[in-house]
Amino acid sequence: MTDEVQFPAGFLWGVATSAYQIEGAAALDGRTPSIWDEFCQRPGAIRDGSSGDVAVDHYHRFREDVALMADLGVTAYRFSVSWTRAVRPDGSVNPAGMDFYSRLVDELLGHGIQPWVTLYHWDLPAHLAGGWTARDTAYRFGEYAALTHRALGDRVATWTTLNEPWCSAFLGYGSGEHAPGRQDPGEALLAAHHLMLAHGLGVQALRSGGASQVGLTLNFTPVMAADPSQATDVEVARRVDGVANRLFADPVFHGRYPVDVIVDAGSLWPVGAIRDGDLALISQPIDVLGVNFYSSQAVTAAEHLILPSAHVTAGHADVVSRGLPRTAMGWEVDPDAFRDLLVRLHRDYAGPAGVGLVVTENGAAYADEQVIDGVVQDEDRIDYVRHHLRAAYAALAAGVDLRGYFLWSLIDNFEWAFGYSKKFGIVGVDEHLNRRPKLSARWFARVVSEGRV
Ligand code: IFM
Repeated sequence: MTDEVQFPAGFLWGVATSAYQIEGAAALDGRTPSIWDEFCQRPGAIRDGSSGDVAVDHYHRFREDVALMADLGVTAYRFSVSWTRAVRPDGSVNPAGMDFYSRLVDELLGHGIQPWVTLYHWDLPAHLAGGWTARDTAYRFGEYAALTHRALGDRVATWTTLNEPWCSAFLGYGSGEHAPGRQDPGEALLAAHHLMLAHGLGVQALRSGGASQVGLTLNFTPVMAADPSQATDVEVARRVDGVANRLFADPVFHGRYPVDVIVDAGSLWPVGAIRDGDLALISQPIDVLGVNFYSSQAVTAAEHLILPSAHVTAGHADVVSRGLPRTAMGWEVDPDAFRDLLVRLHRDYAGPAGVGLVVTENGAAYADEQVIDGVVQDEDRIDYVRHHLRAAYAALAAGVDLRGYFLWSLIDNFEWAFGYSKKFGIVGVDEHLNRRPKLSARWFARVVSEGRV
């Protein structure tokens, strides 16, 4: 096919998951509750009333899951450590819990797969009073990072502090769609700062332990004016971009929060919480910026302030349909925006700092209704990934230092507030939790082995 592109040798190919979404074994071997265990108990919080109590039982089936990765031929696996499994409430290591990750790492290495560890993918210990609104939580995170690195750092080279702090702050404390389900815009901004502080303290702890490859994963949503000829739309796009994207990338790479976001936030800006030295910690050099991309948004002006809510749809700016195809999440499919985003991130942030970009999540939920001979025929997911990989290649060809791509996700899993109703996996699970590779798994294995798509 003429549109095919060939990725360079050495490009990293991987799949990604996170602890709460796949592990299950919620009360085993000394694991204590996280904010997600508690949130799932709240009536109406999870669309299908489910939880991650069992999830896809990766805790017991990790060897089978690593074998699936080996079949895919991936060279790296991005997973997260569950803080409440690895560390006890008194701050000491929980040997049985930490040992699970040690065995997982050994299993991966035994198959020639590099482990990429994320320390925080949303499952905050429930016992930490105040959650991310408390400054102390950031210091506890630093200690947890140090302990986990001490246990696994002899075999794990690449460490990610946080996954998508925008979601933790704005969905967790702004809209309340995610744990801990708070709805307070001031708390969301406070949580955002403490999360970034935790990132900085995590980098410091990892460096002290000798980690060589340290990074952060941010989710980016390119935002464009619905009508670029309308000054009000252009203005609202700038403001939404500030909260969605620059609020997290600017402090890491420029050592300051974006002035326009601070001005827009007005009295909500947590000025008293940002202490001398915080931004120096947050902007310590990193080695890799993880980029999570799913969709973009066209926005138009609405009446109210943007910041009081996590969601630009909540009356502060309207998201306008561009008539693009949508995934089962309702997200518009826009691979061109992915290419442009990678170019922008390289130009404005990572490139000048000599930091490489890695796509740490990209993928799509679809209904997976067509099944032939027991195999889900997910041509739509294949198309989504194919077009996004070609967009990533276009960025690479334009000079972006893009080093790898992790597909989200290896396996269908607990999709947070949507429970198990949304499927992102290239491997499905049946009612007995047996693994069932989809057509996309076979397709991705070929892409990985040839480096061509
Ligand atoms: O499933 C999530 C993941 O945990 C974080 N990034 C987005 C994915 C799809 O919604």
